[in-house]
Amino acid sequence: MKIELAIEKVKPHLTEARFRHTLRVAETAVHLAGVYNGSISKAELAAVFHDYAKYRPLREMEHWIKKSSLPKDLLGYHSELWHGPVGSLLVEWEHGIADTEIQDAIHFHTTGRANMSKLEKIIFLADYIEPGRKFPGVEEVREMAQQDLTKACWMASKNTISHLMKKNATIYPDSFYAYNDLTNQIN
Ligand code: DGI
Ligand code: FE
Ligand code: FE
Ligand code: FE
Repeated sequence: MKIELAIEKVKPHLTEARFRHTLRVAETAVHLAGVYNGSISKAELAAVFHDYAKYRPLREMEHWIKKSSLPKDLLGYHSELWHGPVGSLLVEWEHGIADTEIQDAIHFHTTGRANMSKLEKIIFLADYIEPGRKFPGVEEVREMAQQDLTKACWMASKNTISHLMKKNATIYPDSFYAYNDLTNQIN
């Protein structure tokens, strides 16, 4: 799919602020793909669709999780974790994007997972460091993103888990698997 068409398809599904976030994630992902010799076109398309399902009604997302082969344990965790997995299905069903690499990058953009591909790392990181993000510690991650993709993902993963634990939130297993695997990769 051409990127202009993808942007047109995504826009009506997002709020204005979320749409601008999406465009910044796409710019950041394209930049990272250039730095790390990844596929620019896949990075851009995955980024444009990464939050595609963010505003679907919870009941609809719950329905797709139950009906599809997505892991059922998602339903026992915060509904914020559903839009990546559900989005990875909807891009195929609604727009014919049947590229497993792109779909996995959308699927795991919130939590990460063990053994992330380069494209998965690029989208996970771009979502975290896009210029509109103001998380504590994000500037250090932005700097590391120019040097070492895996180390920067590790920092993002660690910051997110630490932040969630301080809030007494539950942590989805893939978030821990991502952190543990990235820790092994950088050492
Ligand atoms: O969709 P975005 O806001 O651009 O960003 P995102 O998809 O990376 O994250 C959505 C939310 O999910 C964010 O508030 C952090 C949260 N999150 C990430 N990992 C976990 C999590 N929440 C819980 N409860 N558990 C996790 O493992
Ligand atoms: Fe998201
Ligand atoms: Fe994220
Ligand atoms: Fe996002």
